[in-house]
Amino acid sequence: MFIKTSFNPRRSTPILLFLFSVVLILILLSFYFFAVPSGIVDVWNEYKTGINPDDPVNACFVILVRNSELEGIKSSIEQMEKTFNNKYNYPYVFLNDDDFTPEFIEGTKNLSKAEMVYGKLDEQMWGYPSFIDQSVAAESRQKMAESKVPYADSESYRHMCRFQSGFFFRHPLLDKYEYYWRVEPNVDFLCEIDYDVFKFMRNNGKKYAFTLTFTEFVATIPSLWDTVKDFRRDHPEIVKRFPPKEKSLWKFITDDDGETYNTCHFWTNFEIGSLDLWRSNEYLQFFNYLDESGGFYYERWGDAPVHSIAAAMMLRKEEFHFFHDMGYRHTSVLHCPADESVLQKCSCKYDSFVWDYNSK
Ligand SMILES: Nc1nc2c(ncn2[C@@H]2O[C@H](COP(=O)(O)OP(=O)(O)OP(=O)(O)O)[C@@H](O)[C@H]2O)c(=O)[nH]1
Ligand SMILES: [Mg+2]
Repeated sequence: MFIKTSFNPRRSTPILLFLFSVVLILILLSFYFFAVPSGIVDVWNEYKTGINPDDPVNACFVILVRNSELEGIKSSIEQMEKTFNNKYNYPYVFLNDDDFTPEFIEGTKNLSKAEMVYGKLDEQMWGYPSFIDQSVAAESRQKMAESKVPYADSESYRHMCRFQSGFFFRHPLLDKYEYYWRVEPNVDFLCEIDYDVFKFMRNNGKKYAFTLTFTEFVATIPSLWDTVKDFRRDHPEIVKRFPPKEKSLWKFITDDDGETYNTCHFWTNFEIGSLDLWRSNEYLQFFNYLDESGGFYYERWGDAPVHSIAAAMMLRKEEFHFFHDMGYRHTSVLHCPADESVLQKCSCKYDSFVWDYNSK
């Protein structure tokens, strides 16, 4: 019997090409996963970003604090050292609207092997800008005090929120840094962190990180969102440079595509971030626009909604990070990791969640 075997190059070429591609892909995949995985990924990342993952990060803790809060800040720093910084020695930058007393400096300077520096804020960073009518501000404080909102009648709280929103990252003591971790007095760091958090941020392209989120007292921000909308309308050239809404955290801050603000925000008493985010021309223009509307003083806009709204518009989703592995307490609000393996390194209980805002 005669079997005809004919080779038709026209019909066979696509099949051969297909087979060749499959084999090539399999070889590449196996090389990627089994040969020298982390090496290849690191080399690739370094090629992409120009960053060697082992390079040191210019980062610091930034602490706005009063002399009277010495004991509270000692407690926070001792825990920070114990759980994280004794291994990494990132410096601490203390800032104050007043001169730090010798007692404060003596009481803090040896809490870490790391460098401790102390700075004072100038009048531009802490104080009324010329465009604020201080009698209107005083009147609105008085009115708000009736609403039982925390710090409704406090002038210094408003200076603090404006400073944290628009100035801390411009203090000359922070000029040499790229990343910061904000720390407050009387907070707890409750889990052992055994990796370099700042390298994690830098090497993974993270720009903003948090542990707690909250909703805002509406009485403190009645006109904030309208001002954000006005900014978006008046500055299309800036909004154009933001990522598309679906790539950003737009949906974290608004449930109706921008009609209203849902008041969700990252709780900024804990904040790890890229200083360049706030130093950017886009953010500075946004901050100036808000500032000039007067809401930091005529209302009581917090730095938490301001940072959160800006970051949600300006960053891509993947540039955020939730540090679920960090146990953290501020006032009576606690984040304790849910993951059993992480919990072993923590001194909190996952079910010990306390949420009692009335205790304020
Ligand atoms: N130097 C200085 N620091 C301040 C002043 N007011 C607040 N701070 C600091 O700013 C940060 C935020 O202030 P807090 O009073 O804790 O504000 P908060 O976290 O919204 O309120 P609490 O829930 O009471 O903690 C803390 O690190 C304070 O130490 C002030 O008048 N001067
Ligand atoms: Mg606080």
